[in-house]
Amino acid sequence: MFDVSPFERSGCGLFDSDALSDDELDMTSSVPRIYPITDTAISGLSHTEQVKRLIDGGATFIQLRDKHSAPKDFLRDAETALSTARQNDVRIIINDRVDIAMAVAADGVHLGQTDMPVEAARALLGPQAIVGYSTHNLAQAEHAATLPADYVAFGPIFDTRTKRNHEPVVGLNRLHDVKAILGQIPLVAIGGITEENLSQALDAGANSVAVIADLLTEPNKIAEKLKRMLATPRD
Ligand code: TZP
Ligand code: MG
Repeated sequence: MFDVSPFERSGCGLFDSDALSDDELDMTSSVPRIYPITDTAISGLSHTEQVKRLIDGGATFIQLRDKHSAPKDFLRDAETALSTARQNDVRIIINDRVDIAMAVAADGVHLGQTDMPVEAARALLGPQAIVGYSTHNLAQAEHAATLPADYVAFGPIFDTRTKRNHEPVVGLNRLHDVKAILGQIPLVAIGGITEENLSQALDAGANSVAVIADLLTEPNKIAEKLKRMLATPRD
């Protein structure tokens, strides 16, 4: 249906930078072990202010997620967040809204099961854009492995109050199975990830962990918290 022929999966070798050319390295090396996601309700802060504090804490790749704002307000905030991110060589991914990602020239989008299909987003955004995709069970992960996505998120790993009406909790053990399905495609664990349990998720097969509430609940400690998370050793 969509012409995605220019696309070459950039996820291969994402966490193995030795294997990448300079161009590929430029695009992919910034997907970090800790993947912060903004939330204006939890933090009480604009996306821009959260991005500033996350950058102070060492973030290199941040998703802007907004389930409440009017599109025009999200767009305006995303624009200033992007300009802060650009000055710091930080990547910005927009949740759900391919149109807003295009309008602000973000680095990519993160899509869920009911959002615009990954192939359609890829066709609109082009081969250089980063496209992430959420999955919640093994069948969805199997399908995701066939799509032109740069990384696949899987969860909720633990219970979470951040996502309303979330899918059933999948547990840590499923991460091994999902990693086996995805092969070289980077796997991001999401849902209830904290400073205390993030190393368990990484050890269970995730390449990266996405975090919302544990990073943002104390807005004055966002940078401090992220620094500690980035310094957390593997178990
Ligand atoms: N998708 C699955 S769980 C979740 C999303 C967006 C919410 C994760 O938030 P938190 O606060 O890190 O549990
Ligand atoms: Mg979505």
